[in-house]
Amino acid sequence: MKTRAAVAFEAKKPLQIVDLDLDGPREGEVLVEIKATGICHTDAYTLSGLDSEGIFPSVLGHEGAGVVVDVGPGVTSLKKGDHVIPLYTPECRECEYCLSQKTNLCQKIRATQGKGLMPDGTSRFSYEGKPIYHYMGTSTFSNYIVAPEIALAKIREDAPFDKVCYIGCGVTTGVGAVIWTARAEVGCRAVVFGLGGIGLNVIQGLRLIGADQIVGVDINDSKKAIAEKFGMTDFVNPKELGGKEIVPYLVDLTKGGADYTFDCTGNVTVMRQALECCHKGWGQSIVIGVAPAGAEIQTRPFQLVTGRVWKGSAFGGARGRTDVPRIVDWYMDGKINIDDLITHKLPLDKINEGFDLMHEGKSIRAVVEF
Ligand code: NAD
Ligand code: AHE
Ligand code: ZN
Ligand code: ZN
Repeated sequence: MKTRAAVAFEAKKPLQIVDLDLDGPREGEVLVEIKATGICHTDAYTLSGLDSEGIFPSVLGHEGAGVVVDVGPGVTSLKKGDHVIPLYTPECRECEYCLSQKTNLCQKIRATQGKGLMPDGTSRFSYEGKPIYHYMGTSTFSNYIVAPEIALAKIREDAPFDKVCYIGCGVTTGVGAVIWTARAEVGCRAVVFGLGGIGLNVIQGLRLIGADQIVGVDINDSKKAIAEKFGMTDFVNPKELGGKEIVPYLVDLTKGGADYTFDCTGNVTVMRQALECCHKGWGQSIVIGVAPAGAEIQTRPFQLVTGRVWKGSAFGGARGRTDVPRIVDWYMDGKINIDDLITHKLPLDKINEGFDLMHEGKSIRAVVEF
């Protein structure tokens, strides 16, 4: 069949909207009609050419929602008509990682996924007879995709696609990092670096669990108002500290250091600041931001010797098929706010404008509707 898709033919070039050929689902695979997709900073990161796993030509996108159109042989948990969110972190429930109960990083199909291929080592997309690669196992910038059954979370049918697509990455990553990675507790003090599509969800996660102080740090003052709406108690623009060092400033503001800090920028200098403004003895810093290939983090080991903990979080530590339907329920029950974070809606033909808005710092989330 044909599918209309925004294709990344080359790094650093705008996406091109073309009709691709799409092969049907094979063993264990599912054909999904994507109804809506968000644009995450990670898509821009891969398009920039700085992702060591970036492959071109490919169909980017990993924040989608849609409907099952067809299932391949052996698929048992999904049927035509089911509503789903594609998962770049699948959940097979049988690999060593899934069974450990210590991580959400299912490895069942990670090797082929990282090479832009389906688990059998081939691509379902092609253009003018040549293969086009998948991305993160999701490729939600295509109207139709084929995805492994274990990489699809079944969700309730009354949830609006143009909102819950954001649960496919940003919402789950931010809220989950607080609940599942940090396991932050009532009354904690936290600092969130980067108040974009991820950081604002960290803030709403912190409000949800009852944090006492939620400090937001961003170099863009225009993020202050929306962050306050989501629960931020203090705003810091590092460029407006009149020459004061940010780390001691934040330690002072949090009365000795934060219990939890979150990097949502992908900047390794910021990651160091986030670790070092943690409370001596117990503060934990969670790295969420994705840094360019080759970048490295640094600190004095003394920071760790004296009890600060450096952790990372992928997809908020969420187990996709188990936790994503629950987060959809939280949204439908009014426990979390997604609507106010979706600042722009675009048709597929204007997807490059969504990237421009992100780079200009004008959007939180732009959502493309098919
Ligand atoms: P975004 O562009 O919406 O937001 C980034 C924010 O950081 C912006 O508000 C920007 O002004 C701010 N910022 C940039 N440099 C800063 C600095 N030096 N100090 C303070 N603030 C600064 O991006 P996003 O979609 O929120 O993604 C944020 C990061 O999270 C990206 O690196 C993305 O790749 C990563 N990410 C990781 C995961 C994961 O599972 N680990 C999931 C999604 C996104
Ligand atoms: N391919 C990159 C790594 C990118 C990365 O860290 N991705 C996050 C999700 S970002 C979503 O917006 C992730 O889940 N990582 C775990 C994994 O297995 O990829 C690189 O640097 O090579
Ligand atoms: Zn993402
Ligand atoms: Zn697994």
